[in-house]
Amino acid sequence: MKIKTIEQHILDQQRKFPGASGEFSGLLYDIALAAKMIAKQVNRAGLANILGSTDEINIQGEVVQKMDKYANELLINILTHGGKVCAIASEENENIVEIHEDYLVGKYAVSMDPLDGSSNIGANVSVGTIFSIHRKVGKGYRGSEEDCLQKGSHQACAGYVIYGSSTMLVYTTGTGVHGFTLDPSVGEFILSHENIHIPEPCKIYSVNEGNYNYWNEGTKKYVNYLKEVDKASVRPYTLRYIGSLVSDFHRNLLYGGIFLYPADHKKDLSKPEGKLRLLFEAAPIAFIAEQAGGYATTGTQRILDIEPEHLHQRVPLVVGNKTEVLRYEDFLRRG
Ligand code: P6P
Repeated sequence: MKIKTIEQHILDQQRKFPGASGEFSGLLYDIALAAKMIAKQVNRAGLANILGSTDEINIQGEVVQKMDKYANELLINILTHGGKVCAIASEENENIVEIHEDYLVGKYAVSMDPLDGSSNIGANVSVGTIFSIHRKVGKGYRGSEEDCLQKGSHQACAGYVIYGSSTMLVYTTGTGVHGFTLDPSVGEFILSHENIHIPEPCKIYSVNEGNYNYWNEGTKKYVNYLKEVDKASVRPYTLRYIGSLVSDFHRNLLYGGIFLYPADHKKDLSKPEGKLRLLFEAAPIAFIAEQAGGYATTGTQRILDIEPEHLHQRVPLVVGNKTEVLRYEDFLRRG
């Protein structure tokens, strides 16, 4: 297989759009650079005193891990100075991050979860960065919330970085899903998974069964169906759940699986709209899944069709093999 770096791949993609200014390619370079720098820190988090939590609580009401803060500040620093971005929406920031007046305002809006699953870092579990890129739609020179509050189907690009046994960057611009593995010895992302497609049949299901008692009936019946030998479309599924969205999704993307984070009514811990955020997690993951032949739904609505109402909007997320995700929707319809 020809060795192709992510930079070469991005340029090849850019050549397909003769009018392309190179601004989008430059933005992807910036994200790849940030990924390399975050990978370096994540891979030594246990050694540096960067492990553990700050004394801050973020907009989600979650304790901010030191690595969250590092990743968020690094990405904001690189993206706001790069001249390709008009606004950034981050899971760690209540409001959008605007571009300082001393810097060029670009034509892309970035929504991101800088370090998803970071509560797992202390246990050396894989974590990830998730990003979603929209074209600026606002009329003003500067960016605004409007540029981030766009439907998932309007994304120009979506991707994630998984900091695991190796560091991989997986992204789509709407012409397939491509994965690049970081070669730390040369600091380059090398194309390792071209045109990823979710394999059939679906063999894995990923869900936090600790919430079982608090799901709606359709969800309970669907998960029970997956366990019934004589009914499940393949041998009983394997349950794999890491509790780190990027890790769970990445494994299911490569091996074939369905991931569920449904709404639950867990008394004072209830998540009536699910736990995952539309802009920073569900929409980018859904774009990648659909480009890989899969599908993503809330259970009643295609994720990519949702008109966002506010930056930190949560949605139930069921994503993976299209056959299984559509089957889940059917179970929900029947209740
Ligand atoms: P639970 C990590 O905190 C996260 O946001 C996702 O990465 C992950 O899929 C989910 O929450 C896990 O949530 O409630 O199962 O621990």
